[in-house]
Amino acid sequence: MRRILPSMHFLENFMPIMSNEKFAVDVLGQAADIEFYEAVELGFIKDTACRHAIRNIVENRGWQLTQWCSPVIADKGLSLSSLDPKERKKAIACAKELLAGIAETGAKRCGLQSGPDPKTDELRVEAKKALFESCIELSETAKQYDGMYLLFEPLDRFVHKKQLLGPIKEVTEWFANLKKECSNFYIHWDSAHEVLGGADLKESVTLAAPYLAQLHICNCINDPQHPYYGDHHMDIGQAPDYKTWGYLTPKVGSEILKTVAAFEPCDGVEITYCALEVRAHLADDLWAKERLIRTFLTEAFDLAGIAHK
Ligand SMILES: [Mn+2]
Repeated sequence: MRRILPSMHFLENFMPIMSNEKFAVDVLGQAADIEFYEAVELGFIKDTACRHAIRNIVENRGWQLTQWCSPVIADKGLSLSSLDPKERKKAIACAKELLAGIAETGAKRCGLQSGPDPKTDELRVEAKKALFESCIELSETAKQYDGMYLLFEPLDRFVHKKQLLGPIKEVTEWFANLKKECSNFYIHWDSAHEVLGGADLKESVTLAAPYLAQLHICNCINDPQHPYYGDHHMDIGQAPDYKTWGYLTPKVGSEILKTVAAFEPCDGVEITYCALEVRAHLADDLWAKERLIRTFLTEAFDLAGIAHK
């Protein structure tokens, strides 16, 4: 059996305030008073004083902190799987800088993504080799920071994010070899990316299980004709039925949790944290969103018969 506990995806839940780091740190301090979440997820934090303040909050609360560095690398137009050696070198240097920054914040998990899909099978083989080399270098760097793990979140290849990693079967085959060289790499699985990739959720998460350190449950619509088609970190519905245009309900979430809980523990991972990923937008009532997320997660854990404490 695997132990699963809820994580707060602060970055998405409080997205509209994240660019004001000082303000966000104050809100994070208030969020730490909520008893429900046992881990927290943030983006990269630039300001040194804010990093130290977050470190205090996280350590006092006993939270495991994940920081998502993937958007920073992608926003710079860089890719860890680039076939251009110069660009790949820049991406590695960027990731190393980000690692140093998140270590200051007290993070133990660094979230990464591969890079854009190069669109042909031949180039995909080459890009996966390039990514492998990048990972070996980053794995060595991460060892400098006590307890730091690196995470790959597989995204969709053909719908929205259009990344090399990618279809879960390919990811896990590639990952099996990576894991032999880099024990500090893990998979972060996300249900929305799997739905968009046309995967069966249970099969997909079972393939990821040997490397699965944490996960996101996330709503989406996999109908190309629908205006919401894609990976938009879509809203969940309201109690009691939580119905939306998307596929996600607490019952679907509970099936994912049950599947993960039934796996044998993953080497080096004591607790598997699961967040409900819902993006907030400017002028939303962010605390109302947080309460809804918490209510939904509580119901999913309860339906699965899994204690969330
Ligand atoms: Mn996600």
